[in-house]
Amino acid sequence: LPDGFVYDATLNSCYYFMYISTGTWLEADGACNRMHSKLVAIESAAEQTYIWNKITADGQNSKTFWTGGNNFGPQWRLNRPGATSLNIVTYSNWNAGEPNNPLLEHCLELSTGGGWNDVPCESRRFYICEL
Ligand code: GN1
Ligand code: CA
Repeated sequence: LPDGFVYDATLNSCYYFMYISTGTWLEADGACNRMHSKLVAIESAAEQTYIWNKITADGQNSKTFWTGGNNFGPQWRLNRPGATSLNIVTYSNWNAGEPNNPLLEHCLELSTGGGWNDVPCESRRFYICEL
C-alpha cells in the first residue's frame, strides 16, 4: 500500500485523505497523479458514506475537499476525461439547489456536511485521492 493510503475491502479501493494542505483542482489532481492515483470518483452511496464517515471520524468534517468530479465536457463526470471517466448517471449527492453555476463552477467539491457542490476549479480545497 503506498504511503498514506488506506484500503477499504468492501469498496476494494485505496484512498488518500489530504487534511494538511490545499490546492486548486488542477494542483490536487497533479498531487494525486504523482502518487499514481486520481482524485476520488464517488460512484455509489456506499462509497460516499465510507468517505464522509472517515472524514468525520478523523475530525475533519468542517473542511471542504476536491473530488475528481468535473463538467469540463458537456456532462458531469467523476474524474478527468480519459482513463476511467464515467458520466454521473446512477449516483449523485448534490446539495439542494446544486449544481447551480454551469458557467463558472466546473469542479465538484465535497462541502461541509458531505454534500456535493460545484465550485470554481481555481478555489483551494483539501482533497481525496483514489487508487
Ligand atoms: C457558495 O459564496 P456564495 O454563496 O456565492 C459556493 C457556491 C454554492 C453556494 C451555495 C466558491 O457561493 O458554489 O453554490 O455557496 N461558492 C464557493 O449557497 O464555494
Ligand atoms: Ca455551486
